[in-house]
Amino acid sequence: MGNAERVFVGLGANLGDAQANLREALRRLDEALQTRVVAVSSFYRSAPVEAGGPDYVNAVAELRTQLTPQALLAQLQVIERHAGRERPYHHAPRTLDLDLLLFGERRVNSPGLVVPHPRLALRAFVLVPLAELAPQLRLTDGRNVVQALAALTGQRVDVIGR
Ligand code: PH2
Ligand code: MG
Ligand code: MG
Repeated sequence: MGNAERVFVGLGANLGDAQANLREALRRLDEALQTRVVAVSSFYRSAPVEAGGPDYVNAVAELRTQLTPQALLAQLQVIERHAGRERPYHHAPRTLDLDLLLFGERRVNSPGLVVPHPRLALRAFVLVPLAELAPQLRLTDGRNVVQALAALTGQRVDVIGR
């Protein structure tokens, strides 16, 4: 895919068969128009951060896409809805959450989409899987993924496998 951007998407779920929901989402992402999944981290079990409910399953996928950030976001939302995602309240338990973490070097600041994801560097459930795929990737504050992860403590994230 010429001119394709290097994109990272965070996957999370803590309702239903969370691992199956993530697998189905990865398949649908790879089938999305002008989009390929080129790498997937291990799956992790993590304690909810700023949220209640069951433990989450989290992972990160690396994509190549020729879609715009807004068009990719729309695709992510279609896949979330297909998984039966409901939004009863902020940070409610969910069957599937797909977050656009990084979109090449681009910065987006619109009401419905902020990229890079503003809480990326604070969340071990994002940084641990991201470190598998891109440990040296530089974040907006100048630190790389491994350095940002080393600054976090007390967030439980355990590898499950693939
Ligand atoms: N997502 C949230 C809030 N808290 N905690 C974990 N462990 N994993 C998540 O994916 C997660 C969370 C909001 O999207
Ligand atoms: Mg999220
Ligand atoms: Mg989300």
